Amino acid sequence: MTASAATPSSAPDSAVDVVIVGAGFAGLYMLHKTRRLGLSAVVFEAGDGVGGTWYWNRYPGARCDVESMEYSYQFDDDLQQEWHWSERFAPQPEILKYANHVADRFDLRRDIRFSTRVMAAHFDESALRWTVRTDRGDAVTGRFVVMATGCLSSTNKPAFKGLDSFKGPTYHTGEWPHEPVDFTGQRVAVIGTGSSAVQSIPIIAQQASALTVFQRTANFSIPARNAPLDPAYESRIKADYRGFRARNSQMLSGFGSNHPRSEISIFSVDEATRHRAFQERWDRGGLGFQGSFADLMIDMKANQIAADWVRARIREVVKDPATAELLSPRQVLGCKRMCVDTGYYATFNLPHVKLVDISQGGIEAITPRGVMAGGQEYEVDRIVFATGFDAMTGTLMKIDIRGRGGLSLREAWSAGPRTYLGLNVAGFPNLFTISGPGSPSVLTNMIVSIEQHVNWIAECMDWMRREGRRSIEALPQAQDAWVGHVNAVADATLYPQCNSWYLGANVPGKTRVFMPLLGFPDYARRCSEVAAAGYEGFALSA
Ligand code: N01
Repeated sequence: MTASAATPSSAPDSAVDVVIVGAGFAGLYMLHKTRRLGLSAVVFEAGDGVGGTWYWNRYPGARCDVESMEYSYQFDDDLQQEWHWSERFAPQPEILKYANHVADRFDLRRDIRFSTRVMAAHFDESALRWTVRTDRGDAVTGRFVVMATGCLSSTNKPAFKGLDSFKGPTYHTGEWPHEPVDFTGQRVAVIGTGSSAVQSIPIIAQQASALTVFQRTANFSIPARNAPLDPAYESRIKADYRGFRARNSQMLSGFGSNHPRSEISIFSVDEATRHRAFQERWDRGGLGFQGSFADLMIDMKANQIAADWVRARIREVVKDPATAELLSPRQVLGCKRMCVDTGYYATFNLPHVKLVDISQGGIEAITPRGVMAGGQEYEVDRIVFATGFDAMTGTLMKIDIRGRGGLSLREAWSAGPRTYLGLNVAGFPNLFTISGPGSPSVLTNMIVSIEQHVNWIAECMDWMRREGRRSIEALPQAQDAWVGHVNAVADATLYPQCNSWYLGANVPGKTRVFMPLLGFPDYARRCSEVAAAGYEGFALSA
């Protein structure tokens, strides 16, 4: 086992019970729970503030696509009663303010080391402890390591030819500058048409003198119908917040109990009823559209009926038929994460906004003056890369994680991520992943999944202490069975049918494996059963 240049082999300078990597919503709550157990902890955070994804993704128009009354912690009733959201879908600055409020309210900052990136975590088998090393030279040992590193925290920056030759400023939506970026009077290129692009394009178009959007794959987007939060609705939810959370936890994706997924088949109703159902969800706005009928994500014909309906709406909005056709997605509806927008399609009616189809040749090069595609150079002043993330595994794979016998996580996952319950990896004792591959994570309301994971991990640590267990580690056969289960669930749906980041298909060379597990309630139940059975499927050392 060789230590990399970034991981000096100095002796550890401090010891804690738990080392937590990341101070987003997962890391903050993990720290809070750890303290409640009376365990010592340190959090390392690469940014200079808390908030994780909401710290980094400051692009214009960034907001959550889960409603604000649901996208918040539920662990503290006073917190959820006191906090007030201003809009139906919270904008990024407000969510970041909330993360900061939580950090202050629970006095979390004193155990967070900001601007510090974890480079390595190595397991010492004789001491049953991890040594975690950072880019600032820290070396801390912990009995447990919790990777609260987020699912969309490693940006995907394609190696476009000539990338560095561009003379003007460039931006990635996932690493947006902290100071405001003003595009007034600028000719702007946006590369990519996923959620980040769909949210930022209408705002950038309001400022730019010319906006050119480079689209490889059209994406389905549903209107957000965002609005100021209705005070009567807020009061209603707060009057029974616990009941609302409990109902949400029974939803497949951990949210949306106000407007649950339909349980009827699209084929059980006539065409007029189908259209009414689609229209009703379209008018309501948001991701609930995907729940118009029970079989949209399991039956190709059902899916195509819904997809045709959305394409017809796009044609109604977009005036130029050729542009409307280009903006009409051809893949299975929902198999790439659907977008939620405010004025996205209408933006393409503006005379200074142009859509360039790069589905065939891609981006040929970035030149000093702009973007080359289809043999044509598009001159621009600034380029926005809305090219997404190396999702779910990217950040973990950048850290030199070595478990039993020096086994590296990169080797263990060379053919795709393998976990037991998305919580632990065989060969890596006492290392937990929050919302890791193999757990529902990105197919759910992330905060719901995060809280369920943190609660499970904290209970596990407490149980180990009470039972005198020093290490916990997934058994290879339990892990194999779990990976098989995750794949079988995905294969029974249409999710694996397109080149989505759920599959890692957006990153050249990444192994194609469907990473998240569909279905929050069954998953949470299984985690509880495993714990109740004395951590079935795990090896526990005394
Ligand atoms: O990233 P994406 P994102 N050449 O991967 C294109 C969450 N999120 O940052 O589809 C040219 O979806 C790529 O094309 P293709 C949400 O879960 C949530 O937008 O691979 N183009 C695609 O169009 C979301 O799903 C919120 O063919 C290239 C785009 O770049 C996830 O984050 C808001 C390319 C990337 O789209 C990721 O969203 C924002 C290349 N080489 C994000 N490589 C909300 O809560 C990639 N592309 C609302």
